[in-house]
Amino acid sequence: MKEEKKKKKTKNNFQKETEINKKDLIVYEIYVKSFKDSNDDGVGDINGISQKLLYLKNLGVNCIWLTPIFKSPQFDNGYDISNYYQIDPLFGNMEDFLNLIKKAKKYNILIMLDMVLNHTSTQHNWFKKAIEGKEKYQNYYFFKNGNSKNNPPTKWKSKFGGNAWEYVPKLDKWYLHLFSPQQADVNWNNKEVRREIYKIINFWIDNGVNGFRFDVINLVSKPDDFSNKKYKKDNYKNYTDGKKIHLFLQKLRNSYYDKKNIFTVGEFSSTNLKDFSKYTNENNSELDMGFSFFHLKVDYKNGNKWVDKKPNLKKFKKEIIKWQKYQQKNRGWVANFLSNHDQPRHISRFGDDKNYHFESATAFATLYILLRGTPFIFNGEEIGQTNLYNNDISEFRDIESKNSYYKFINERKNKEEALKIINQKSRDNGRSPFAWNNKKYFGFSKSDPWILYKNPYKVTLENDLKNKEKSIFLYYQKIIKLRKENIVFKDGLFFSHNKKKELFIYKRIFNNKEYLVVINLTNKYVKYKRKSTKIILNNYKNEKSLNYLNPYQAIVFEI
Ligand code: TEU
Repeated sequence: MKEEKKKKKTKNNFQKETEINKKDLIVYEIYVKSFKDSNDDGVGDINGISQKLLYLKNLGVNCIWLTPIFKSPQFDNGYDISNYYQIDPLFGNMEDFLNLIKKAKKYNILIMLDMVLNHTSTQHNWFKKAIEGKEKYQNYYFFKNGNSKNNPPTKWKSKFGGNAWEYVPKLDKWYLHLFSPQQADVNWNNKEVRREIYKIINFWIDNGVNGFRFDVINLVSKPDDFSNKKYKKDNYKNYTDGKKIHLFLQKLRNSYYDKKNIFTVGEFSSTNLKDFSKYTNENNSELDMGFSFFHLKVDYKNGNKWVDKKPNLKKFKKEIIKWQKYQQKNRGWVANFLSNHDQPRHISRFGDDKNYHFESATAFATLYILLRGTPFIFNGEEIGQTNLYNNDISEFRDIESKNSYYKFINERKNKEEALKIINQKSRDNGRSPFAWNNKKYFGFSKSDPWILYKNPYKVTLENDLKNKEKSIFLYYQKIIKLRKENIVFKDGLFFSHNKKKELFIYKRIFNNKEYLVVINLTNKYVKYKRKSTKIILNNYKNEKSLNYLNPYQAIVFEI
């Protein structure tokens, strides 16, 4: 009875106290390390973001998501947190952060923090105490007996390569790490751990943040007993969308139910349509929205990303449509995106960054920003930043890319072939310094950036703004405004209209208002008869023929 009452209260609060609707949000992801360096040490920082708030305001976004800024040894660029209550000195300090919040408020920009709660750094105090032999803290993680010192408890593999268990000789036990050995998985089955997590979340809410992105949050429900035979084999289903995941997320939500205006987005690794709709359905009080990755895994081969393969556009389209339709029907809410800090730049991946730089950047922006859901723009895409195109493995920084490269070399792949694949798929592609201007290091910093960007096509904000007709930034401004001010795009229904394989066509409808979004996904001219003369957005001017779409043309018609 008491439980029920509490639940009701949660729901009501969840709906009423949120003044800004999730449907109004246009989120901008900032890869903090690479956005703007204010103290010229080569690493982006919090004060750098403060300096660029006016830029973000001008772009039109109303929420920023900062990749992890907490204390961390940076094995995985902050996704290995050693203290959740402290800012890493690399990025500044608490005062800088509170200033950022204050300033952002003035610009009506909300701040979302990246919470990594599936694992901690092995330099976290909890883990250190566990290693010292304290049982209480061993129960914060998954320390298990193997069958022998060469034989881990299960055959699970780490997502960054190798086994997911690390042996600790001193304890004669293994601990679980779904990512690198420096990232130990935390035991959510343990009530004390969950309490610590609630404390962390509430600490940041009390300091004024408006929301969270929860890293790989659908991996946190793991089995209690690893000796069970069915968990022995390596199968992602052993730890993805686990048995207690919805309960855990509801409890998490309950831990801050009395606080206002908190937005949450879950990162869902290899999830499924049904669980996703439960996570993001507003009646369930779990999360506001979520990322799924199926539309991007279209250049994988049998689930393997490290292959030389062009994206399959048919599959890309099919996945987006499938997710749009299912989540619409089941009241899920998708966080739409094409790039983030783990992905190659979408202009290089799906478009043509050399010959149709403006056209393909704007076509793909039109495609995802007007879908049903909340758009997440990744820093740099609004000026068309491209992949890195490195010449040597030494130019890469990412742990996952380096592991994969050396695995290839061990498997006797030649260097060129290995480098080609790493260049195509590396997460570093999205981590290049933001190119603000044409000065040395593109105005990102005055000293050597932590990561190299040779910028083969000289993409900078300064260059982009030189030609107003072909400015990607100005196009983003326009489309963001359209998305923000139009109820049809915020709240309308989605219908796909796909007959031609080269085109992505959909409608958004709200009451009697109707828009048709038409995108040519290719670098070819494609036959297409205009359905209306009322065009509200078009990435081409002065068209010669109305019977064709130009390469990467995007048009929004009012019907
Ligand atoms: O990523 C989760 C994740 O599994 C992938 O996006 C992963 O990087 C990719 O599949 C590798 O091929 C999140 C973070 O976004 C990422 O930066 C972290 O490294 C990871 O979790 C661990 O915290």
